[in-house]
Amino acid sequence: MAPASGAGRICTAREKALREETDPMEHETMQREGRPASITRRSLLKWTGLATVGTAALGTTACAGFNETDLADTGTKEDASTWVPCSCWADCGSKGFNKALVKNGEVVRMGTDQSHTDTPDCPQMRACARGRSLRGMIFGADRIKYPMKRKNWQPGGGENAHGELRGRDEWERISWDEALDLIAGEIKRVMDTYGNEGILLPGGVPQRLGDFDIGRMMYLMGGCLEQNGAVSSGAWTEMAKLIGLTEDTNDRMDLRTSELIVLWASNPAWSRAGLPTYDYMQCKAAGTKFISVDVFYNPTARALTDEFIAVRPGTDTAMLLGMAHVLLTQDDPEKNPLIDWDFLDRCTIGFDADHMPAGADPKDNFADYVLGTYDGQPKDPAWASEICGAPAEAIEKLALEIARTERCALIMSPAPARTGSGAQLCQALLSFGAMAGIIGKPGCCAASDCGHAWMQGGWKQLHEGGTYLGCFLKDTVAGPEYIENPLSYKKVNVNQMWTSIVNEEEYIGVDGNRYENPAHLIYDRHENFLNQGPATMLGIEAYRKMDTVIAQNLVMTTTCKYADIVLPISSMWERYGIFEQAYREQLIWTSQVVEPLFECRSDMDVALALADRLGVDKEALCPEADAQAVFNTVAAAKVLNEDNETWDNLVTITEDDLATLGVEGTPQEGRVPILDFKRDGIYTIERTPDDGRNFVPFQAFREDPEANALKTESGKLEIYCRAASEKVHGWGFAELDPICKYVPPTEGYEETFADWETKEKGEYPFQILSLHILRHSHSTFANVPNLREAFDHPLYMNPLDAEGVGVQTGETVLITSKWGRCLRPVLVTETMMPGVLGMGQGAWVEIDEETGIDKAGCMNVLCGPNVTTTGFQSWNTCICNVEKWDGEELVPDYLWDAREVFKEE
Ligand SMILES: Nc1nc2c(c(=O)[nH]1)N[C@H]1C(S)=C(S)[C@@H](COP(=O)(O)OP(=O)(O)OC[C@H]3O[C@@H](n4cnc5c(=O)[nH]c(N)nc54)[C@H](O)[C@@H]3O)O[C@H]1N2
Ligand SMILES: Nc1nc2c(c(=O)[nH]1)N[C@H]1C(S)=C(S)[C@@H](COP(=O)(O)OP(=O)(O)OC[C@H]3O[C@@H](n4cnc5c(=O)[nH]c(N)nc54)[C@H](O)[C@@H]3O)O[C@H]1N2
Ligand code: SF4
Ligand SMILES: [Mo]
Repeated sequence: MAPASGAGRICTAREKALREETDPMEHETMQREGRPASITRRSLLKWTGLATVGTAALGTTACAGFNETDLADTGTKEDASTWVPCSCWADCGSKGFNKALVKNGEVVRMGTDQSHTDTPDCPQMRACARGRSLRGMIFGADRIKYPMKRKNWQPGGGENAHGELRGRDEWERISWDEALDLIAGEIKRVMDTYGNEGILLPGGVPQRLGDFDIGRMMYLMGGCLEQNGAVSSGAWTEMAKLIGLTEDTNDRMDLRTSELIVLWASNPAWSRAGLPTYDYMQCKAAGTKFISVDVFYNPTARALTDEFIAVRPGTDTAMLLGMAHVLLTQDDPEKNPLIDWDFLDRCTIGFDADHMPAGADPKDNFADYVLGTYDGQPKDPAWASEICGAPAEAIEKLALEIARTERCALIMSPAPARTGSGAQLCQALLSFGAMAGIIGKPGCCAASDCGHAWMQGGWKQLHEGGTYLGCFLKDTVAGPEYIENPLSYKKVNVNQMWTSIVNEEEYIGVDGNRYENPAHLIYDRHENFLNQGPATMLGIEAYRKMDTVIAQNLVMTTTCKYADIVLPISSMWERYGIFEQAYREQLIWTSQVVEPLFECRSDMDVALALADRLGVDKEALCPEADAQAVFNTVAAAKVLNEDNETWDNLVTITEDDLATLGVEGTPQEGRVPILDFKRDGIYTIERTPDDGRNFVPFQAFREDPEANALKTESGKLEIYCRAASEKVHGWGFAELDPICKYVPPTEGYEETFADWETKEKGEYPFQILSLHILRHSHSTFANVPNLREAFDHPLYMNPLDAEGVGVQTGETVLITSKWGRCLRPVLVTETMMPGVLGMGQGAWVEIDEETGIDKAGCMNVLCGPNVTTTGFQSWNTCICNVEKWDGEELVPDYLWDAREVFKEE
């Protein structure tokens, strides 16, 4: 198969050494511009804004684990400069450690983890290409510098708002006081006129910084309308709690003992950039065989796997049912043992008629559904193959291989759970995994990897505390009181957020009741959901219907572009810093790098200034200053001792330290002096393969299910889950069977046909897949020209399809879905399954106002508000058509001007 050009590869040691010699941006600017001895902040801004050409092929994934010297980090050459541990706070699926070399108040170079010798057991926490390009975002030309107001907008709603001009009006600079007065006035007016629900806060994916500012202020005012149903984990978010299979894989050391790892819909080389891929490489070195099941012969599959099976998006449930059929029909406990009857019997309910919960019809069991006992349709490999596209023989072979391998881990990303059949898929993984006996044993698992490597696999056993401040506040050991939104039962589903406004329809709240959407003011912060939520074109219409839209961000994102008032927010480099967990074994404390740029302020400062104007209790809003809040979590963090029983404090604290840090606290003994930790920024818990910390989810449960009952209704893993069925029914979006059945999803494969029987294709003959590409973390970094150039953003298309459409690599196509149209250059590659197209998600939508076509390739222009059974977004896939574009030539986006912001006088 032809490799996808320019796409993320696993880099070689030499490439890595070359790359790390100089940071891409610095290398580039030095070559082109010639670096003055000392640069000013302003000239740096100019450079990063202009620096676009000549950086191709610079970065791939974060590549941990090579033991060469990082030439950028000698420290001795740069007199009077300091390395500062600095945040990369992207929601990126991994976690790198970044350091900034600060000289005369300017960041002149980027560095990464050098805190200990790099070994496979204790790899360094290297930053990826995006972290190393942070300067491109923080000092970039489209950094928002001042509060701004849209010229034709006036407060008070109605015609004076000129909502129709959102996204195409001019900006004028205003003062902070003017901005805050306008915002406070509008919040009050909208609340008084339409109730608290008149204020809509999109988002719903907790960002690193959490809802500890504007959101909390709204909660203290009696609540506001928030968004629901949009999370990384798709259907897992609800289904995991109901069926009992949590999103957790085994410890990385344990996985090295696996004979076979099946990576199902998993591309860590792109979406867990850094250590997870490196860990899989250690497994491979230890002799593990890898098989990939994916739509896309992705870079991880190319680097790691011995076999690849292609399946269509959203059809994995059919494939797993086909595999279950193989085991059921071929199992013979004596001669050909394939099914773990003991585990099914002791630890699950609903597998067969003898293991049904009280009150359930015995006929509704899983085994009889798979065999087709009552519906006459065996879910055999041939049946599955027609739906999922994988050959029947491959389905059978995979099922047998998994069942016959003593130590087999089946690891799935949450991607297939973010499709229309996501809820069923969670149960399919559980049902097949339980049958094959791969749950709760060393070297084995049937698990979703949860999308975030830094949260995965038993880290709680190694350290406590150290989660990021704010968003996971409920979990942190020390921190201000967590406050709920008093109106949280009324949250609006992400799929109905725009339709309920544009079509003036009722939406279904979290409690299952129907509500009108009275939103008249949208307040965007910490997210870019107009871009990242489904149906961006509908979203733009909804924005244009508002009285007022406020957006606060560092950079001029899509939400900012369509807003009325835009506030400049300081980056984490301009704030006190945070204490957070990285990967499983590292704890990171980042520090302030530079003074706030221009007129930027932190979100909390904005909230406090608004609280003044709105009469909100500032003490309740912000009980602790940053330094104290961070100190509290650092002081409370604990690390497991070698005995695997007792815990040490992470840091030692003296009275002098308290005075130096300017915080209140109690002296304590710990592993490292607190000021050393603050200076170095990183603490690594050493690991060895035999350190007795090889966490295996469900191991205790498998051994004694009664003593370790799960939190499900039955206390067991629920192959038949009455609670899921009832809960979904109560939500009112759709129905869900208590056992996993294949149900064709909205905008799935079946809908690409006008006639399923004759296989005549319909108006939207292709499925399209959204990918988490290396270029950005969602829409974060999507404006950085260097990254745009280093990582391409094409439409991936199989040669057969390209021939049908009549296009070649490099030519531009128009992609049309039910929801919008966008342009992309094509990359013809056998790595994408025929009939399926692939495109990265996260590009900042750029609508041509004349044609209504998006030139940036924003996935959510194509993805519609297709609600899944559990009320989640099915944004991993939808259906579309493609044709060759004969219009104006598409200029590569790394040559585009920075998004228009108010220019400095
Ligand atoms: N570079 C980068 N990394 C990221 C992010 C990012 O934006 N950029 N975002 C982070 C976040 S918040 C999240 S939630 C995670 C998401 O991480 P993932 O869910 O792992 O990412 P995806 O790229 O959507 O999908 C992973 C693989 O699943 C395949 N796939 C998609 N749908 C299906 C399907 O229906 N069936 C099968 N069999 N395969 C399928 C894709 O082809 C891809 O190879 O990524 C994190 N990491
Ligand atoms: N079609 C499609 N859509 C998807 C996905 C997909 O696979 N396909 N993936 C989905 C997933 S898994 C996720 S997690 C979401 C993520 O979607 P979002 O939650 O919208 O994440 P980002 O695009 O990273 O946007 C975060 C924004 O917060 C800003 N920001 C960062 N720090 C601060 C701060 O301190 N203050 C303020 N005010 N702003 C800050 C950043 O500049 C950035 O603009 O996207 C989802 N959207
Ligand atoms: S994007 Fe993720 S892996 Fe890359 S430097 Fe930032 S936190 Fe680290
Ligand atoms: Mo996510």
